[in-house]
Amino acid sequence: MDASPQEFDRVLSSMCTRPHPEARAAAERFLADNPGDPATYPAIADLEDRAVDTLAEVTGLDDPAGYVASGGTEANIQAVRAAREVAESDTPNVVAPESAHFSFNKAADLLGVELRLVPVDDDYRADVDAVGAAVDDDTALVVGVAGTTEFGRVDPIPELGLVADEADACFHVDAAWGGFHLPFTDHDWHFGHAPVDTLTIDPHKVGRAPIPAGGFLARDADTLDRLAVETPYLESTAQATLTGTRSGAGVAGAAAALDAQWSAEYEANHERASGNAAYLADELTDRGYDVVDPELPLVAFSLPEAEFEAARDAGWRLSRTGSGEARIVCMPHVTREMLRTFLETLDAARVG
Ligand code: 0PR
Repeated sequence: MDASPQEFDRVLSSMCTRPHPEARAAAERFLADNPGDPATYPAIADLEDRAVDTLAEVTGLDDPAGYVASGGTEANIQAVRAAREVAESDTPNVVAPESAHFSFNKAADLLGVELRLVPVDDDYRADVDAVGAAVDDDTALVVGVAGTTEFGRVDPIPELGLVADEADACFHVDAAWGGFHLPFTDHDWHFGHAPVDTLTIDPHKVGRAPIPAGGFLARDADTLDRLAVETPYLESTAQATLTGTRSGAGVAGAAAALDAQWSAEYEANHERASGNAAYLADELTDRGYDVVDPELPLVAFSLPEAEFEAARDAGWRLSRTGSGEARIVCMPHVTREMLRTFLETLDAARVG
């Protein structure tokens, strides 16, 4: 069979995108290097340190420890694991808004912790009072999302951090998707100003690194060390990552993507994507669709089934939220021209 990779010119709902050309080239050079064994593969280990340093700058965390994970799922699992390690409870729980990514369900299942999902407010953000009411002495971790998967919402991070602090629980921020937008927004907080224990920020989403490249950051080396197991027969004698052999391509790609784009290109992407999201939201509103006002560049809107199907038939890759809205993620490959053509598809479907 002659298979070809997916073209991106009609992909609207995915959080993946075309990798940056320099990241693609770097990935290819390190296909056989294993960052899981840094003593044997020191060059890729250096690139990983460099990637973590840049992710620290992006997130404003002061000298965190971390690594390039396989993706946001692994990073979120590791956050739950790190919190469970220090929890005093035999029956620990994790409190998260119901907007949290489904990777937390996997984490809870794997690690035997209870996941308490708390309803969000009317604007799809974590409800701080409801989170406060759900925590108790057994709470190991409170989760805030900075850029939700379905609506692109940013939770009230400092307030959630306080709830975690008062409950003596760890605090995790999932910025897997939103992390490369937040530094350029005027949110009244920056990651570094909240008491964050662990954080997810994925280079293989808005960072334009080739897959696989997630980002897991921990406040300090001790937090990361809690995850380490001994690896006595390797040249490197401990390993904190979830997977063993890891992708040198993913790590080298992430390091190169960050080098090439932080910060000017990421800022330009943020401006372009936000402009496109605002344009799309306006155009859809003018046409009478119900639009969820975008916070970060992700537009969710009500779309009748016939038009949804017509768009899919025209080759647009489009998905719906759990509550039925169509959602368009303004990723780096999504241009104004693409959105204009998409609107033409909808216009034709409404007339037809
Ligand atoms: N945290 C958040 C906020 C996410 O949005 C995602 C993935 C994750 C964690 C997990 O990341 P990994 O998938 O890297 O483990 N969000 C996307 C989603 O569920 C993942 C995705 C990407 C799905 C591209 C489809 C697709 O085409 O929609």
